[in-house]
Amino acid sequence: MERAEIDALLQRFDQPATEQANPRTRAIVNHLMRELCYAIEDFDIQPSEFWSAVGLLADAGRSGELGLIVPGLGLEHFLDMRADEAERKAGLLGGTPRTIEGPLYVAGAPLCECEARLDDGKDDGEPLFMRGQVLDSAGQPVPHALVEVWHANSLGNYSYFDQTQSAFNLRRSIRTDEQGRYRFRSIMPCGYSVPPDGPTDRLLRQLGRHGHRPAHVHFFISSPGFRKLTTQINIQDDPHLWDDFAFGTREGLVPDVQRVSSPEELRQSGVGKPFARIEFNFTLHRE
Ligand code: MBD
Ligand code: FE
Repeated sequence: MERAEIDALLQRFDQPATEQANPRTRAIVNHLMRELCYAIEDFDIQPSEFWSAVGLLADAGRSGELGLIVPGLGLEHFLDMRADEAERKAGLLGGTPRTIEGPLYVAGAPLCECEARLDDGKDDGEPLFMRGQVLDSAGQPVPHALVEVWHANSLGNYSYFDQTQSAFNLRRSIRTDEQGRYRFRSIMPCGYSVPPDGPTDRLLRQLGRHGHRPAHVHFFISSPGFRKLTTQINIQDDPHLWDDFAFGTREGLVPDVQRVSSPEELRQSGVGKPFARIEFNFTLHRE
């Protein structure tokens, strides 16, 4: 069909506004419909192809994978790039970089004062000790900030979604102390991979892509009077560090990982086996 014919048809779909209509929703849906119809026309998309795409999205919805397709297509990273631009325009520079939340946060994790142990002791992975401070953009500590942290286990699985893990395993909310400090003990996460042969995996394969993320730890950092920061740190030696299917890795979010293994230090720490240590500060912008 010619563009003019498509446009005429689309005008028929765009019913006159009633009182309950939302003009913004109408404008956006009309725009998306136009682009979709043009694509169907330009690629001569066949009914079988069209319905198989609908089927893939329906399957993604049923299996809770729409939240994986969004970062997988880069849409969530695109939203981050737009939020960065809005901050630059507002004159906000130099805070900790934001990056994608992903679909695996669960609200309601236990709240701890200043320090926490995230793992339930059943994962034999490498112990990880992480600590740091929440600061404002002048470098001053933010006392009593909330550090919400969540990450995968040593197999790359998240509690709640992985029913074999205990409730809120590797998920905590930590209130920083007077000096904005937090610290926690956990186990080193492994990178996540999308469920094999699921709708996201099938889509990514057709795009010639993989569904792996480098090992990472998620954070929400918040405090009254500050912009909430959604971010992650990445583990530096992961083979997928700069090859994340969700495009979440950013300069400034890859801290040094210190490996501690000397008998002397192990004795001091009381951990009993080699472990990893990370120091990382978060810088928030004021509202
Ligand atoms: C994850 O663990 C994640 O952080 C994102 C963004 C997407 C899928 C799985
Ligand atoms: Fe994740």
